[in-house]
Amino acid sequence: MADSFVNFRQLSRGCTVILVFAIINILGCLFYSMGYSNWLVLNKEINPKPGNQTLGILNLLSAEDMQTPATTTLGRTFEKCPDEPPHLVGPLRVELSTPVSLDTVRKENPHLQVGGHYKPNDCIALQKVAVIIPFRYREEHLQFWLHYLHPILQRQQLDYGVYVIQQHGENTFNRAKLMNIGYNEALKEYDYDCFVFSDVDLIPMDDRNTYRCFSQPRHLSVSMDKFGFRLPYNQYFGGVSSLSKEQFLKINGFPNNYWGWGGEDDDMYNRVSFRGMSISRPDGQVGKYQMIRHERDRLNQPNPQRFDRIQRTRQTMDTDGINSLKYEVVKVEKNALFTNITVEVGLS
Ligand code: UDH
Ligand code: MN
Repeated sequence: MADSFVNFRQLSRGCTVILVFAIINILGCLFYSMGYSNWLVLNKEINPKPGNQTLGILNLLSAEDMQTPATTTLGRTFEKCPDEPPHLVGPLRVELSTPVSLDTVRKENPHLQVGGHYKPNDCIALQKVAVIIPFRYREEHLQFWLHYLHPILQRQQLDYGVYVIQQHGENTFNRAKLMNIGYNEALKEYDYDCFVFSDVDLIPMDDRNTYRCFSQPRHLSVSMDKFGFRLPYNQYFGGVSSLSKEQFLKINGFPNNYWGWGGEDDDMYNRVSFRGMSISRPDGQVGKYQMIRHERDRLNQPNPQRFDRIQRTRQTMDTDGINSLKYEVVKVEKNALFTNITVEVGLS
């Protein structure tokens, strides 16, 4: 009797050990998949679209699936990618306190092609998108941008390339002219049909904010932390925007003569509205952004002429824009994560 009691106790202890081991294993798997899909939905107040609502194991696994190489057969024809990319996760957690090295970002994105290009390997992307970033002396911001954006853009199933347009020298910064140069240079490389213009310090907080073009010019960065997650004013068109090639040409691109900080985004708003178009925007939840905190740049002081210039868009837009763009390319570098184009933009 005593013997069988002991045996029974040993047996039940054994079972408990196995059970605990199994639970640890399941938890381990969960954490592992979370690590892979990184910055996942933690913010429960935002409801993902139907179909993406549960953030269960299935969603985590499907995000991970993207990392596996294509099992394509030669001659296989692909379908167009779906309107709603299936691997989106919704709201994202953005963590900006620990810098990330480019080496880490490279390892995180094994499927990128040189120059920071990507296209889905199992379907035909709906749009060919050039992402243009105006840049000078913001290396740390660029590292965060690449770390966060590459995985998002891949989940969005875009055929995309990242172009960092770096202003050469120490003259006053000209953000808008760099955007025009990015448009021009990207088109020399590939038949892009859509252009996303993004500040280097803006990180989207929801991957349903698709970096593509719409039937009207799109303003993507509608609720930034810097403005208390609200649109600062209705005509605001700064930060991140997208225009199809057709929309861009219709407004003659960006103005080239806004030197220093401010006004060029309002000029763009004017251009869009003077050509009879409107601005499309995601809702305030999907359009959430975090701006990496920074001081004003030494060579990008507020432009005192900006108020006068934005009063004159109607008169200037036909002669100042992509049709009057002049610059010199200093250097083109194909990095693993982006194409860097250093340019001489001239003096104000
Ligand atoms: N940019 C650079 N280098 C520069 C200046 C600008 O790369 O020297 C690019 C960069 O992509 C940046 C964008 O131009 O994100 C727009 O410039 P910004 O970030 O300075 O514009 P923002 O409206 O700045 O964010 C407002 C100045 C905030 C000062 C706040 C001081 N507390
Ligand atoms: Mn900024």
